[in-house]
Amino acid sequence: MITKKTSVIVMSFVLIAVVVGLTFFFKQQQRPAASAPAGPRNFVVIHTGDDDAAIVRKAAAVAPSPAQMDWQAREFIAFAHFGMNTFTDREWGQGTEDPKLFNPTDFDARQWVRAVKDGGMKMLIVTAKHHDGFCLWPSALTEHSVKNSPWKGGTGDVVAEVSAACREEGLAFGVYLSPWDRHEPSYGDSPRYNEHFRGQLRELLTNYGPIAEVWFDGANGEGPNGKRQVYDWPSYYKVIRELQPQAVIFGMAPDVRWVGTESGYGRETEWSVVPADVPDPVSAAAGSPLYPLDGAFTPRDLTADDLGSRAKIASAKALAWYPAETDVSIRPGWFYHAKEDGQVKSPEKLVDIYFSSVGRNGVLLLNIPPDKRGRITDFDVAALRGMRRILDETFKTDLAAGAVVRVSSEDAAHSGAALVRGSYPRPSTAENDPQAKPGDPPAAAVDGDAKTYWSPKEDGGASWIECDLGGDNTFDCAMLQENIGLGQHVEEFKLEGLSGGEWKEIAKGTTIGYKRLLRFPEVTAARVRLTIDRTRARPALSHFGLYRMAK
Ligand code: FUL
Repeated sequence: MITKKTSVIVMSFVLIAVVVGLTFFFKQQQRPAASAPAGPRNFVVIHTGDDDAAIVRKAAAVAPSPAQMDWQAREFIAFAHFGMNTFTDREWGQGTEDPKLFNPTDFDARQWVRAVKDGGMKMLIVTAKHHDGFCLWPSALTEHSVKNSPWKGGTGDVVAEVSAACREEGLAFGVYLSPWDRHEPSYGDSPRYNEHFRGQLRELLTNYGPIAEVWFDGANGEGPNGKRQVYDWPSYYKVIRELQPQAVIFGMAPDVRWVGTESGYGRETEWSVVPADVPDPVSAAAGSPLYPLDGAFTPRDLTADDLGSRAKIASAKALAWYPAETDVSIRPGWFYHAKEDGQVKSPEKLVDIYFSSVGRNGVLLLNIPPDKRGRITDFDVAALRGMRRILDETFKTDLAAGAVVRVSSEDAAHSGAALVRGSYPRPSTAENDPQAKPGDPPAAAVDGDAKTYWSPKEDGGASWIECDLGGDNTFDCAMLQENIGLGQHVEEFKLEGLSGGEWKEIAKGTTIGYKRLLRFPEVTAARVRLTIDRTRARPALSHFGLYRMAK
């Protein structure tokens, strides 16, 4: 029987439960974006109620996936365009070439890898199949491959030799596989060719060890049957995610974007967070937690000057971490042509390109095409060595290392003093951390070591870091890095030096991102100050260095 006393007790419990429940509900609603529920951090949906400030906060919270982090930390990687075109002296083959034409006389994958490593590059991507359809591995899915060439009596496999040489020397390995195939008879018969292409991907991603990058060019020309092929991109991504989840997919894919030019020069203002063009962002976010864009992404080239400013993101439906890769060839062409032996870019030009790509928040992909022997020529090797010497000498001595540091304010755990000593931490992801799983949040990808970056105490307002160099020092180059594991934040900065008792501007810029390199006329100063004038969230600087350019 329910007495009056019992019902009062029950009612009181109900009331308390409702109050606690409602308080919890409202608390949840008020939670700042930074502590939003865990989910993919390289993609965020913009809701209709989000005002400009909320969008900026959301943009600041977008961060790279573990695979994107590893890719970015490599900074400088190599391309080797090699194949049928090497022997026909063309840039684009027809697909009708006789496999017998492919016959390197002194093929040496180790020589490629040594040249790449001496140049300071951390990955080598090989053109496993270019538009002419000739396969550098003995694909079971076509006769148009090395197996029908005289090279090694038809038993050769370029992909096997290059991947093995990379593994031996500690270089990451990647594959370029052209979707456009001018030889394959099923090309243009869309479902059939898509199946063929997935099969080729499976061969490459199963038989050659770890693959760090899959390179998709968007060329989509005519098929041998005159029909236009409709590529099934999401199904290609699925094969890659399944077989090599640590790989990034370049170009016609959501991991890494083409910078928009083949000159080697990236944008002065380069945002890694850009609007994501998906028809239904909410269901994209609800899809694969690690690859939310895979099912919904419409691949296209992004070539505009401004991709990620506040004005650009204001009208976005979703935002994604989509960083830039800057591809350029060491020669005028992508493939080797003897007539271009005298046109190999000089060490100085390569250094200029490095500063304008790696130094502008991009990854530099430099193509070095092996010749008909199957070796990288002495011209290219000499240019790479010359470039490396200049870069190594320039960055050997950091004049800011050991400086006495003052800051506008500092978050106790992330001090300015640590910044000038530390360098960017190597991320720990599935690849180099046995504990990490693909899918671990980027917070685990950056070691989170308190000593490796400086953050001011508060959000908002200008913040600065000043280095007392202990007397006059002469320099003409600076390196700035943000801890991108926490997002890309800086929108405007300036560098000033104290000389003759007066602060003078040395350089200024907009974005920093993973790395910003600045060159300027020689400055002699005893104190140097970096001021962050505008930022999307509390900046987290992981490196601030001063150098003298080697001649
Ligand atoms: C382009 C291709 O058409 C060129 O031949 C080259 O492979 C370049 C890297 O990508 O789209």
